Formats: sequence, C-alpha cells, structure tokens
Amino acid sequence: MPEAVETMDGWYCLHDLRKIDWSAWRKASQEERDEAIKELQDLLTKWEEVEENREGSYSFYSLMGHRADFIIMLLRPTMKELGEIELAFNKSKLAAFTTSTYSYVSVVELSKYMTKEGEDPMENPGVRARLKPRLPKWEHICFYPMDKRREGNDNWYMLPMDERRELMYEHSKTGRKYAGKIKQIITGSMGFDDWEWSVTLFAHDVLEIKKIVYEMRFDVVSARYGEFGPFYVGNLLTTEDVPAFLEI
Ligand code: 76R
Repeated sequence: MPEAVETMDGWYCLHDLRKIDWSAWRKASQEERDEAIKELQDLLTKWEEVEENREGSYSFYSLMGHRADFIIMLLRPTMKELGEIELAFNKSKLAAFTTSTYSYVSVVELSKYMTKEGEDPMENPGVRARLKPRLPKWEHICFYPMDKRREGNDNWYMLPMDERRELMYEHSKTGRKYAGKIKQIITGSMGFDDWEWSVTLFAHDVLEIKKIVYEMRFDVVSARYGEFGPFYVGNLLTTEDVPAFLEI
C-alpha cells in the first residue's frame, strides 16, 4: 500500500468570493452607501491590525469576469475564528448588497516530500513562518482549487512515495524559477471542501500567473495527475481604494 506523505498544517483559510448587486446598491441612499463603505474600511483596518500582530492575515482583491466582483482571503489560527469573521462580514451593511458566489475552506499546508531523513522541518523558522504567512499585497491574485487524479493508470494515490517525491521535486524546480515573481500559498482541503487543495498565487505582473500555470502543465505531476477547478484572477484593492471601487 502506498504510504501517505505527512503534512505540516498552519493557519486555517477562508476564500470568500462575492458578487455585488449593483442595481440594489445604486438604489440605496447615499447615507446607506457611505455607512457600508465606512464599515468595510473599518473591517479591513481591523484585519490589518490582526496582521500586524501576526495573529492572522488577509487579502482583498477585485475579480475579473462574471463569477465574482471581489475576493476576501483570510487566515486565522483556528477555524472558529474564521467562522466568526465570516459571520461578522455577513452581518455587515455591504454584505446585504452581495451574494456569495464561491467560497473555499482549507488550511495552509506544506508536505514533507522534500524533508531529508532525520530532519525535523518544524525546527526550521522559515518553515514555521510559511505555515503562518503574511499574505503579500502584490498587484494581482489568482485562486483555483485542484485535485490529484485517481483514474485507471493515472492514480496519484497509488504511486509509491519515492515516485511522488520525484515528481514533486520536478514540480518544485519549475516553481523556483518564479522566485520573486510569484508567491504561492498552497492550502489543503481534504475533508473540508470539494477539492483537495487550493492554489493562491500572487504576482506583480499578471502575465507571470499565466506563464507559471502554463509551464507547470508540462510537469508530469500536473500533466498527468492535475485536475483543476474554476480559476479566478483579479487586482489588488487597498482600504483607500474601497470608496472608488464602490462609487456609483
Ligand atoms: O513547499 C515547497 O516549496 C517545497 C516544494 C513544493 C511542494 C511540496 C512546491 C513548490 N509545491 C509543493 C506542493 Mn507547488 N504549486 C502548485 C501549483 O497549476 C498547477 O499545475 C499546479 C498549481 C502551483 C502554481 C504551485 C507553485 N504544490 C504542492 C501541492 C501539494 C501536492 C501534494 O502534496 O501532493 C500542490 C497541489 C501544488 C500546486 N509550488 C512550489 C509552486 C511554486 C512557485 C513552488 C516553488 C516555491 C519556492 O521554492 O519558492
């Protein structure tokens, strides 16, 4: 029986994707809109403070295309805290003008494929930091869920550990070419959501997102074993950008 790889798990993660009901928003009074904007900015300020104190992290981006208008990505030490934030946002004034079009529940994950015999990666401060990351505020985000295939001869979960390690090594070599251009956060979601992992990529240049995803399609681990969900791509929204984003 193939052996499962051990994972190291960090902060819990919620991706919350919303569409704005622009016609209802337009019909709201200026006062109502101003209050909703102020409340959202206060929430963002609160999340920034939590981030400063290293008790969690957040991302806020507008999204392209028809599937959603914005994404909030939140990291917290417990799922309970994530639930409280989700509830607080749902009770906010802006939320009344939004519908949730997608969400994803997972936990920041690093696997031990690359760990050497006798080494404890948790002793490495770099590893510990990656489990509780500060999400970069780079210009672009790309988020998608994915699975490893389990079909006929292409069954990732039937491969021996050594083979999987080799394929992951090849994958990591492709990934490292994008150092400084792409920052990736892999979260695991087995038992938490519909797919097995979520991939969140941050980039200064949006084209680097297309380049890495394309190049990785040729890594055997993606070519043969990767199955992908919907892709979401978008642009950074700062707290100061909120009024212009919601101006109508
Ligand atoms: O964590 C590490 O840096 C060690 C090497 C590594 C692992 C174990 C690594 C490196 N990844 C790992 C695990 Mn990855 N990654 C993806 C995608 O679109 C696609 O084809 C795949 C989506 C991207 C773009 C990406 C980027 N990675 C994983 C896993 C868990 C698999 C498992 O456990 O079976 C998934 C699902 C996944 C998917 N990966 C890197 C990157 C990048 C940029 C790196 C290099 C990071 C660096 O060294 O700085």
